[in-house]
Amino acid sequence: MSASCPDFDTFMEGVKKRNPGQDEFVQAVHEVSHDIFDWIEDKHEYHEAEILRRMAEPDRIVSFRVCWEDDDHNIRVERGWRVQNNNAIGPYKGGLRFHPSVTESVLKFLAFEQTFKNSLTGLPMGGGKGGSNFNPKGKSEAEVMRFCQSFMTELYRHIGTDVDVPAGDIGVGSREIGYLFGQYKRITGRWEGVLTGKASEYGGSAVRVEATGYGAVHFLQNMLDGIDRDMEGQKVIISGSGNVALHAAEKLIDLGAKVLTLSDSDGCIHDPDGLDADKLQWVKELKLERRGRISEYADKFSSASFTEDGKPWDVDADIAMPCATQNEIGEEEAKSLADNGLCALVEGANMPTTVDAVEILREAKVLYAPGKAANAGGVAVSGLEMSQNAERVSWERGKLEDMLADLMRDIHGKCVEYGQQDGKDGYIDYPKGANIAGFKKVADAMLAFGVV
Ligand code: NDP
Ligand code: 2IT
Repeated sequence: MSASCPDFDTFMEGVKKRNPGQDEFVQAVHEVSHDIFDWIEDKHEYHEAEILRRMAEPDRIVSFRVCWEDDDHNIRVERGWRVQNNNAIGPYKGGLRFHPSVTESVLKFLAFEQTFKNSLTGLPMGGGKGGSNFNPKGKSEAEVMRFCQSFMTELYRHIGTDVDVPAGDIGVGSREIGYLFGQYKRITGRWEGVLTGKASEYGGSAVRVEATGYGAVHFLQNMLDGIDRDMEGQKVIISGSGNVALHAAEKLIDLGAKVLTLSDSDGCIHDPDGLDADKLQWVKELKLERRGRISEYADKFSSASFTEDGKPWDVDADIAMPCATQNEIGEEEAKSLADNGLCALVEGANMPTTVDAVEILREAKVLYAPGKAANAGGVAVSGLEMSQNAERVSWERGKLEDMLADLMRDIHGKCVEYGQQDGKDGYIDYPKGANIAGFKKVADAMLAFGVV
């Protein structure tokens, strides 16, 4: 049989045609396929089996109506989705996002990325993602609870411990996971580890809350070790002020780095003195408990300023960590970062950097860690939560911290193995390494299954 081997541009034309108006999904497929095409050029088995084309077509997408009643007794109607992208190496696994910007395209890109990320962890997890355009901001506790219950009343029939195991993402933290889990248990009558990111009282794993942010800093530490550069004193600019951003900041401060910025959808704070553990504790209470706005930081600490609609990317720094959302860093921001002599950009968020911006960083030899590698610590500890639930045990915090550090070292090692560039002064192409290593495991499993 002759291998059908389209060139990259023809392949992408097909992806665009089949997914009209789904820019985020097309962007994610472009970013991965670009690297994979080079690598599989002489590997005919992948072409013959149309592996990449099959990976870029979700196994299924469930879309549903979510009705709920607000506190003023108005009937509200939102959309819910679960995108089950690929379960070649394990049950579908990936978070739920509640945010007004959620569309099918956003969830398809996230589920596609998750497939490669979960493969990189080395744990048996396929890729999925779900969520709703529901906006939890400004809603009462009772409204959030009613929404979560209504969402789960449809979702429960599509998930299961060996089928699909959702978790949190933007707008879904331990409060929402509690309401979702309570409703699953109520409908099915079963206690099982069908969601991760649960609180410790009912099966949640130690270190899951911190794992994404801490893991991204472990990844950064491994990158810096590779170029003999100390973490101590590094100036870091962070976007976002949610779960990932604040736990990245916590680990950075712990390791002696200087965190200069945080942001939310209203704007950005810049504290030239840097955050310390006390200031960070104040922000955690503000954002994670009081659900306040980051602008309040500048009212509380006189060393800081707040810029409405501002972003951190023009602040002079050694390290940038985008930890808010997709496409935060475009060409202009990447140029400004490169011109300021940035050493490394580590993605806590999923796809925060556009394709053109990545090219600018690559050319400027900025070390660039893509989200699917750098933020994989969260889903990795979710995988460990699944194992603990299946065994009906709870491991100690210290053991999980060590396991997280080891997992991130392994992921870094895979990126180096496949991302080493001959004749390029030792510059590691981390996205290429992550894409190839993530692809290979899933692709080989799919080859073993034949045409299914
Ligand atoms: P949170 O909801 O806890 O925090 C999100 C933060 O990003 C908030 O500060 C929010 O601001 C800001 N933000 C969200 N959307 C926008 C937007 N459109 N424009 C500007 N700011 C925005 O989410 P997480 O910290 O959990 O997630 C952050 C990123 O990390 C996402 O890309 C997510 O996919 C990724 N991620 C999360 C993992 C996890 O375990 N939670 C694992 C791996 C990746 P505001 O308060 O104004 O809404
Ligand atoms: O993007 C991600 O990896 C997550 N939101 C975490 C997914 C999970 O299942 O823990």
